[in-house]
Amino acid sequence: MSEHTTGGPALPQERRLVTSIPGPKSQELQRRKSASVPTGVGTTLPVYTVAAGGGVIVDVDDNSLIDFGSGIAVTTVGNSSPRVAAAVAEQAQAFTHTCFMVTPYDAYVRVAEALNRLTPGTHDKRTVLFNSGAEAVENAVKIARTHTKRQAVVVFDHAYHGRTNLTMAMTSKNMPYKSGFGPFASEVYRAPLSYPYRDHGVDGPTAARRAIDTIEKQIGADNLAALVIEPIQGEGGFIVPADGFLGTLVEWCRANGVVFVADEVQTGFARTGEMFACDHEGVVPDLIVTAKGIAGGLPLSAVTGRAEIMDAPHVGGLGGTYGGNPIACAAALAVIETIEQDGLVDRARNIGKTMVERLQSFGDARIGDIRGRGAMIAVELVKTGTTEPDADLTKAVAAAAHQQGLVVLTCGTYGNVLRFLPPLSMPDHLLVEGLDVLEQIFKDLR
Ligand code: PLZ
Repeated sequence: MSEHTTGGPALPQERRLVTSIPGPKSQELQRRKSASVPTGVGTTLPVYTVAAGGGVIVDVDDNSLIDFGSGIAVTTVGNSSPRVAAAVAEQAQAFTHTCFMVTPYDAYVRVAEALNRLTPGTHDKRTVLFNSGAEAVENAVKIARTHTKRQAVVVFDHAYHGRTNLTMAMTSKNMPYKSGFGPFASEVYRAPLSYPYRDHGVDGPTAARRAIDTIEKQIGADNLAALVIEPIQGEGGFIVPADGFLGTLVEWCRANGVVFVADEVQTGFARTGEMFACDHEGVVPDLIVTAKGIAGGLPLSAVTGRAEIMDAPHVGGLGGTYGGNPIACAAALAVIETIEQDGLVDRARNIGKTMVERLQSFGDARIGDIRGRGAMIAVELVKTGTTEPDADLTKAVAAAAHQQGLVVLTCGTYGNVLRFLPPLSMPDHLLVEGLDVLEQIFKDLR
């Protein structure tokens, strides 16, 4: 296996533990955090970062951790990726903000052109930029509503779309995202997903017809503005729907004048071994929502879609003070260049192959399912011999990994999914070492 150094700065690419995790300096900072930041803002692993890049995160105590999280699928090209860092510095020196709605600048237009070129489909497209994934999802709904002059929005079981009022309504999981935060936005309806591991052999088209039946009975196509779906669910558990599920839904949307919106906030930008997850099945969404991996950690998101749909809102109907901030746009252009020039789509595919083969070799009966695509892989943990979710084991594995200097995240409606989202700048030796650590943990936790 070759060493992969894209985006890796001069940080030693090693797992190095010099204190227990979290170390004394991190613990002190965590005490200050508790006294200054509200309890509602949780932390998965309270080690305080001083540097990160390639495949590692270095903390204030000088521990160097292997990063299997990428800040939740954001630092796809690597943290402090050289092109991104240089583009950000250069743009910050030129100007930091004018507000694109006041006096525009070309970086915004170039990001729009790049997204129109890269997203699925060759039709005429337009792109509008925002700050966060949730904000972009909200705007996709606004655009679909003005285009269709309909109001209802359908989302799916296990969906995650954000934490704002509309996107909380669209998100399925109560804790921690919704509990106590209602009332939620109206006209949001939920349909059943294709979840191959728990669906017992229901194929994609059949699962789609089940969802369509729910939609037709409970909403009616004539009332439906948009169907919003993550092509692979992120927070919901890295659920890859059965083949043909998405395609059947797209066909039904086309036939019924419903806007098909792909939420590729987590799956976009090479993460899954294609530029976008829709590309795996040749699915062409009417609108595609992107964020996270788009700008290497700078806050940027986008809605890209068919020109005739995107142009439905009146002049001045879309915007926001910071949307398409020039520094974030400069970062996005550097990210896109890095993905294309460094072959990161292929790199994601190779990382996925390494991860899946190795996880399969664990031969562990508590791993009920190994799934995902590219560098977006998860294991669903269950009680041996059953499909009963094992959230306790999942927590224990994650905690042990953290203790040993491996950053992993959990997800899933039942809290029993361990997910792996390494930056694509992760060198092979660290990827393998992270998997070694996991294998030993599964052995130790018998
Ligand atoms: N759509 C598919 O994955 C963000 C959420 C972390 P924002 N996922 C991480 C947390 O606990 O808040 C996400 C996503 C999909 C939308 C969003 C929302 O993106 O940039 O967090 O608003």
